Amino acid sequence: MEISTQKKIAVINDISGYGRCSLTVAIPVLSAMGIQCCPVPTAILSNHTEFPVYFFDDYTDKMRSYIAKWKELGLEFDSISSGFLGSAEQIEIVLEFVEQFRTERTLVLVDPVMGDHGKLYATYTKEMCDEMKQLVGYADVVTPNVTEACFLTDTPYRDHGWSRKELLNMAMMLRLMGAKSVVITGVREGNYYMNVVLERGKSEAEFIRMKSAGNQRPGTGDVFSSVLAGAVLNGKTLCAATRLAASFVKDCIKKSDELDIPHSNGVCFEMLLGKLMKK
Ligand code: PXL
Repeated sequence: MEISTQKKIAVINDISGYGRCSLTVAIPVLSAMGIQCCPVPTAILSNHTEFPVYFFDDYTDKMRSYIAKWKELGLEFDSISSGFLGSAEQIEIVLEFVEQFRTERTLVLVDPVMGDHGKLYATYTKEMCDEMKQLVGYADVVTPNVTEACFLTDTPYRDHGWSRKELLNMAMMLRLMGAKSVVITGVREGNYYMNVVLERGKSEAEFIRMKSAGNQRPGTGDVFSSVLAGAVLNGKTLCAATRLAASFVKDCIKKSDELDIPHSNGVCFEMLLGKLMKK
């Protein structure tokens, strides 16, 4: 076995050439945080699916052979994270990956990338929703936005006006589905965005609020989950990691608005990566 003090994470996610999301976010963010990021590609897209057109090449048929070589090489990871998945079978493949590579120390992070603003993404089917409910049960930490939390728990979606009790209930439901800890992201509360953190074994949630610096953009969920993963792997508590991720996303949104970056281009996190660098 290799001996290394540097943390290593397997990131199962797509590569979208344009628009700043998934692997084009995860790799630079986790690298800046001193973590070795090892991608398992789920699909290759010309750009993310919130653009009016996109090229989409599903990688489902290749993934098992790709992963088999990692097993043959005896590779080990401190963490496994999953993001955008392109087919129901792919969700099955992630389940298999977790079963094959998980040890007692592995941190499994599932970002159930399914939709936003109350709607599922164009590529997301009902069958995928059902599979995702299974995958959530394997997570040490699950990080849905409000839309995703609603789809996963069969709760009617609302853009705003959530009470803390309702949010705690939704987080509890996700825990009943098997997730150990839950972070519900980007809940609108007046001029604030709130994140609901329900940690393993706790019966009360922490509500972490951040004053809004502008509108959410495509890819902000990927920036959030990547920073959160990096921070937890670097030893922060889930609440501290959530605070760092939320404040980094806020800074990115502010910078992107200042620079007039078109909404569809996501957030220009690149100029702010220095804030995440491990000293
Ligand atoms: O940011 C989430 C995401 C990831 N991957 C692809 C997407 C989206 C959101 O639109 O289209 C391909």
